[in-house]
Amino acid sequence: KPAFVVGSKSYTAVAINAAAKAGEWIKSRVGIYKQLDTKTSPQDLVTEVDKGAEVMIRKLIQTHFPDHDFLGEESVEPGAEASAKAVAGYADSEYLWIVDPIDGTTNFVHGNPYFCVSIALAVKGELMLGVIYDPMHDEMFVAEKGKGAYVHGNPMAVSKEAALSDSLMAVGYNPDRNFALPLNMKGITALATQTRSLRTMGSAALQLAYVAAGRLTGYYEVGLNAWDIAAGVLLVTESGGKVTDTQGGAFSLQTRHLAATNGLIHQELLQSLEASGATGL
Ligand code: 2AM
Ligand code: CA
Ligand code: CA
Ligand code: CA
Repeated sequence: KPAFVVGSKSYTAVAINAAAKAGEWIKSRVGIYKQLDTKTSPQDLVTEVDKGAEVMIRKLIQTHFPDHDFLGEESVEPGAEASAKAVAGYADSEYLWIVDPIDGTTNFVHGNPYFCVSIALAVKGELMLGVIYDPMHDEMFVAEKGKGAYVHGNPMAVSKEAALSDSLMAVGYNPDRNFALPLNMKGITALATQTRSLRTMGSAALQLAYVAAGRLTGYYEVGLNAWDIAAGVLLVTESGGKVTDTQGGAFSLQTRHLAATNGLIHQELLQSLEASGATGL
């Protein structure tokens, strides 16, 4: 308990409150957001709601923990290289909040209800807390290191499929068409015939939350950033699943190519990605 409590305010309570408040506001802006801009490409979208939600979350967190570092997607220069550099710059942070104000902006823009707020806390690079809030389905996913993972207070566990052929897998095709898309397409092509079926929800964080909840057997994507996955990674591991990079290497905040599963199919997934040349590593 002590690790999560500062004075009367727990990190978890602050994160849940920030995710809930931002999520409610984001939900209220579906269909009536005002400003649609692009970042690195015509497919890489951002709205004033992404930026406003990040400011809201930053303020709510910094009110309680003014000395902590804060890494938010919309406060970082766009692009894979600049993003990787920004994440690396926080490698020595003692307390680092890692925030994606809307994961699934494309869905938000289209009124498709699969998007979420993702908030993680890493202490000296180690994930201690992960909160993901899906405001359209009012689902609050919470994990604390060593204490399990919960959705609205109910303990979560990963699914029990033991073979890729019995698995419901999520894959991502993020809009980086130069590096990530061709690699993800290789994985998608291979897994399409090796699994029970594939899904792509358009939110890395929510797909990790669904692996944690046992609603997906696993998830794989190349070309991610810490804010997409930090909270979700802890949800999966605290639900009994396994998370590595796409070649089986240990997860760190600098991991960009991710494999997350129920553990039982992990080796089989990694072998498939290796065989199809989809690891990105
Ligand atoms: P976002 O909605 O926060 O931008 C979908 O596969 C995932 O890709 C989402 O988590 C989405 O996050 C992310 N994404 C969107 N644009 C991206 C980009 N240019 N590079 C990498 N990931 C991106
Ligand atoms: Ca984005
Ligand atoms: Ca994201
Ligand atoms: Ca985002």
